[in-house]
Amino acid sequence: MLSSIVFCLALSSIVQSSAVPPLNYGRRALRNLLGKRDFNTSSCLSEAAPTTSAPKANVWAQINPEDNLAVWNLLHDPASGLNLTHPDNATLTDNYVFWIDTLHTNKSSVLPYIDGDAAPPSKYARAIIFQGGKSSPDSQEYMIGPLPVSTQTSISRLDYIYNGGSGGSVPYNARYFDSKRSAATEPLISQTMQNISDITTALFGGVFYGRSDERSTLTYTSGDPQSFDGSQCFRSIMFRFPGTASYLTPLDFFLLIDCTGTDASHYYVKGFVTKERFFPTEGDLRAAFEAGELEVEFPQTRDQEWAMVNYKPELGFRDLEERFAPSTLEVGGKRYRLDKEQQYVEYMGWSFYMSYSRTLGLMFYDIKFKGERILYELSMQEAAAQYGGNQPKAANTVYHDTYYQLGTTLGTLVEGFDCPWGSTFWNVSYGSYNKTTVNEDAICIFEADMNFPLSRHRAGGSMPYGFSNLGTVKGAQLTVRSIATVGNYDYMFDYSFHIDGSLEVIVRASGYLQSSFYYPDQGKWGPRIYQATQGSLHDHVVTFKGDFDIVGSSNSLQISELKAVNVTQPWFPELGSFEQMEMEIYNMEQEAQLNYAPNNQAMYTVINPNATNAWGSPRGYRIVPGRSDIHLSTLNSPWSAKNSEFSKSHLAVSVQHDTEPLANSVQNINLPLKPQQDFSKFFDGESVDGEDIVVWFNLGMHHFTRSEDIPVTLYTEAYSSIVFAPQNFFDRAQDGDLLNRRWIEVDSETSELTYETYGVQFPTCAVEFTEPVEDIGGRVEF
Ligand SMILES: *[C@@H]1O[C@H](CO)[C@@H](O)[C@H](O)[C@H]1NC(C)=O
Ligand SMILES: *[C@@H]1O[C@H](CO)[C@@H](O)[C@H](O)[C@H]1NC(C)=O
Ligand SMILES: *[C@@H]1O[C@H](CO)[C@@H](O)[C@H](O)[C@H]1NC(C)=O
Ligand SMILES: *[C@@H]1O[C@H](CO)[C@@H](O)[C@H](O)[C@H]1NC(C)=O
Ligand SMILES: *[C@@H]1O[C@H](CO)[C@@H](O)[C@H](O)[C@H]1NC(C)=O
Ligand SMILES: *[C@@H]1O[C@H](CO)[C@@H](O)[C@H](O)[C@H]1NC(C)=O
Ligand SMILES: *[C@@H]1O[C@H](CO)[C@@H](O)[C@H](O)[C@H]1NC(C)=O
Ligand SMILES: *[C@@H]1O[C@H](CO)[C@@H](O)[C@H](O)[C@H]1NC(C)=O
Ligand SMILES: *[C@@H]1O[C@H](CO)[C@@H](O)[C@H](O)[C@H]1NC(C)=O
Ligand SMILES: [Cu+2]
Repeated sequence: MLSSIVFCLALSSIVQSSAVPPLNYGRRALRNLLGKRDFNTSSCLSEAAPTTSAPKANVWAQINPEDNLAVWNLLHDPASGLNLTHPDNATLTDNYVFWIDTLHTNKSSVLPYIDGDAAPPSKYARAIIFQGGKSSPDSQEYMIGPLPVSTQTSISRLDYIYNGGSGGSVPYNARYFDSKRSAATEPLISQTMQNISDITTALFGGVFYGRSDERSTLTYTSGDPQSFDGSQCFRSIMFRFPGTASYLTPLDFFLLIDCTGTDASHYYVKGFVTKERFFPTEGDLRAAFEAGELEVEFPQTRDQEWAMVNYKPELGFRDLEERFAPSTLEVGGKRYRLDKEQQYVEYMGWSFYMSYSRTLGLMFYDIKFKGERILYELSMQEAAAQYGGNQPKAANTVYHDTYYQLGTTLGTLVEGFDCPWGSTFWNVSYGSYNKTTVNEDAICIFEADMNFPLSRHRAGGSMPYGFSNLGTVKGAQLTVRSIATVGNYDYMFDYSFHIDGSLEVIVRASGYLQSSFYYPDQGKWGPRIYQATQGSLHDHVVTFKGDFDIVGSSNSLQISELKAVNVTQPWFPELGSFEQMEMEIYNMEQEAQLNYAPNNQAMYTVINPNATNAWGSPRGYRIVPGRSDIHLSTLNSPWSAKNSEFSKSHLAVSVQHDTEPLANSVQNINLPLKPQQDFSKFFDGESVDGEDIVVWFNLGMHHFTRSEDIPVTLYTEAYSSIVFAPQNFFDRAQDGDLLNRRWIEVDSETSELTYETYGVQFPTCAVEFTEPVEDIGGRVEF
């Protein structure tokens, strides 16, 4: 019997791109550029996934466009008393909406619904409102619900999810530094720079007269924090050459300003930095300049072509590289089922719901394997980065990417490159004022060959008799992927559901380094990576929440520590006392932040102490640290003192509370000394033995920058992962029920081989890649 796999490939050469970079235009538009012009309905590339019906409504789902509009209108209704101005018309001293999003649904009201007959919990929106119109201006967060908006709907302060003492209120100086606040500092920056344009011309061949002034040939950036406790505002501004790769062409010139309060006439210059020297006034700077002390040793380049992620013929040509590269294809048809309406997925025993938030991106709920709940929630909580350097911008940079609304930066994925050909693509959408913005094809779902077997064994006789049987099981996994381009970086988030019941979370980073001007400082803060550019040393720490519910919510974190012990065994009298290892097994008693044991000599398992497998072991899921599971290098930096506690340990375990749904607050970055949310307060001595526990864990990397970060960081190496794997959850490995395997036996008499295919048919799958077309069509939106 012979079946066939037909691949018919006819892709022409590289297409001339006539378009701007793909931030958010549909994959259909991109597809035309990439060569898969038409969906062939009988092709395995275009087949839609089989459907299913979610057993319950998705009560975690993001609010829909109608609710967003109704909430917007309700907030702006004079009767609400919020006294709002439309953001387009608002000034710093008006009240206006920052954003509207979905409020996390309380677990206590979800469980009776998903596990019982209770009514679904009400939906609520949350909204951040900048209240510059108040006598003591601040930012206040509100909860609005129940939704849809009706006479029952009310607007109230959203305080209960924050533990800093001021609830949802953030002082003006610490609130998000939006375009209005930035614009308020612009006159001071441009006048200051205009006054020293002779100096910047002589040193850098550039001037700054203002962002929208045509004469400007420099641009600038400033990071955060911009305040320590909300009582002050500052900007550590770094100048750069403009362009799409501006991140890689920084200059050795910094302007430090104070921007406290809503009255820009009080803003002032704190000083200038260049050549690792501080000049409090223009006069000091000018004196050093005139004394010839500010000569630039390493001129920065205005050329940015070297920094583009396009083909670089000068690097040479690799043999056979003109051929089409290997590609993953779901040749047997899609093996997962979707309920798109409910954002619900079923795959090989797994089932889960997805949600999305404008700050956190994708979130996963009610993750079950073979009908039993493993995790109630799995979600990214924060993507933090902290820099170091002997210059003000790097030293003063800690990012919390949720502050930048990471979820809204999930962009269009390129089929065949960002995700395999034929993946399922879903949009994400979020409110923009009274409208809803759609980022097309920003999530992809695909099953892929692991390219190694899940398990195998060749058993039996040794040479010369050969083996007597061989079993090997095909490895495959379902991955849900999204890529958030937050400023310079492209963070790729993968959630991979493996067929043995294990679940892997992977974060990768690509994109531009936030680089620094090159200082020959013995490489303390990174190597030189271009003629005047230094790869700026930094840490990435990406925090996740894993609310495990192993067969129910009463769980414990069991630690099995490997210990070397001296023992005597009477059957080895000649050894006397000798060293061997044994396990010391105990449950964590109290909430705590903790680090993985040195040498990975401990196993951390979330168990249900009252549920045992056939062999009497508590059923559990083990936390298997993967690549680069780190925490911040600095634990006492003023820039990340108390607002980044979640990034300071490898993992943490706390009791689940409706009042502690999030590790961080999205405006915490400017409050390092007086946080709105202090994660360390979650750990206040409650018992975690036999409770509803949440495991918070960190992925990330110490970014030891290198010249290979040019033009962009590579996903091969900038990679961090973790696996949750069944640990006595079952009575045996969950591979016995998979049909995609080979079982080969040898007849010892005749040496004849027989093998079993278990009825899995070879597919007939036609894949036709057609000539790309030049018209990109589709919708382009920025
Ligand atoms: C799809 O591809 C198959 C195999 O090449 C071909 O037989 C079929 O005609 C195509 N269908 C369409 C609608 O193009
Ligand atoms: C902004 O203000 C102008 C002048 O008062 C008004 O005409 C316009 O409608 C306002 N725009 C919005 C979006 O409210
Ligand atoms: C409403 O806001 C404006 C600023 O937009 C402010 O001047 C005014 O005092 C506010 N009114 C009330 C009643 O608070
Ligand atoms: C710029 O120079 C002018 C003229 O000397 C001076 O009045 C002004 O204060 C300066 N502005 C800044 C921001 O330094
Ligand atoms: C994504 O959005 C586009 C435009 O709004 C729409 O045409 C398309 O059907 C959406 N895709 C999915 C999978 O819902
Ligand atoms: C949204 O607001 C704008 C101006 O503020 C208005 O013109 C438009 O009609 C509104 N859209 C909807 C759907 O209400
Ligand atoms: C075992 O005993 C030896 C010899 O006394 C000692 O050197 C070693 O440290 C002991 N190991 C442990 C784990 O106590
Ligand atoms: C969630 O629970 C908290 C604490 O009980 C309560 O204050 C809050 O109103 C609840 N939120 C929603 C959306 O029901
Ligand atoms: C486990 O079972 C024991 C005995 O029935 C009970 O006392 C205890 O509360 C249970 N613990 C959990 C975590 O359910
Ligand atoms: Cu990095």
